Amino acid sequence: MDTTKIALAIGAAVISAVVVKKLVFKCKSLPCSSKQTPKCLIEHPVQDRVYLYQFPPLGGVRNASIFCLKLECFLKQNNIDYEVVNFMKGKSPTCQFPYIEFNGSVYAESSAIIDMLTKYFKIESKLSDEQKGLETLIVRTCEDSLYYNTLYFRWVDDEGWTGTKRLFFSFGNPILSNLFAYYARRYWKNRLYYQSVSRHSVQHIIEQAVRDMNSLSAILGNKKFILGTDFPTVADFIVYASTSNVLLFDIPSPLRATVTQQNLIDHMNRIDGMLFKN
Ligand SMILES: N[C@@H](CCC(=O)N[C@@H](CS)C(=O)NCC(=O)O)C(=O)O
Repeated sequence: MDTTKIALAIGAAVISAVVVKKLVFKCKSLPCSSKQTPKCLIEHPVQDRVYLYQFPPLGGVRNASIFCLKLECFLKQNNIDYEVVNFMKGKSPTCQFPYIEFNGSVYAESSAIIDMLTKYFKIESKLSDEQKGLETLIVRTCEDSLYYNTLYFRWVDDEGWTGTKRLFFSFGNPILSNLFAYYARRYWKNRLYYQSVSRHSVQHIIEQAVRDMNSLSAILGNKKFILGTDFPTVADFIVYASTSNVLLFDIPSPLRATVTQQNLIDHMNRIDGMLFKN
């Protein structure tokens, strides 16, 4: 190869890296918060239909995002008309998924979306104050604790990362997909460091996850649904989403071996059977 070709190849690689970096971090340079006024993109939307921007099923789970799966379960349980939209098509107001377009507005943040739809459709809460309190704590345990321990084995741990890379980044041009993979992993490594998970030993991370799983299992006991209701609630949806992502997501992860609680496995199958297998 002569020097001109080498210079061109290096130039092309540098430009690709800059473009991919800008795409992966396109939100970083924006005021990425729900304070922006986001635009609706769906042409001729149907009144009262939820347009749900979320990831497609992947790696053996209904959704690799517990937030997306929790929201989709809520929509199904309450018979709300919804349509899944390719997540690549729009721009989330918070740069996170899921988000929705609904009756001319864009909404982000899964719990806030659930609250908004609950009010809009006048879905009656049949929970006592104690059940509501417990529900909040269960959601927080799954989303603010267990979730990060799970992510460690997707993005930081080398063995898990091999699997994640295969599932998320085996598309199109290998140079581009490798660049996406590189920047995405770097982003998550930083986040998990600042969140503090990856400052600890693998053993400690596993122990934290086991503790969360054991707590959820103890609360569930031999009940059908975790709050003792005779219908599933958001607490059940987030536990289902979390258990299935730990247990079924197809990457090597030591966390999988920590889900030994048969009641959590039965609960996962129960929710999945109720909502996804018609
Ligand atoms: N609190 C948000 C969290 C959503 C979230 O973290 N979604 C992930 C996918 S699992 C995401 O989009 N992450 C990209 C990022 O945080 O930059 C919610 O409940 O909707």
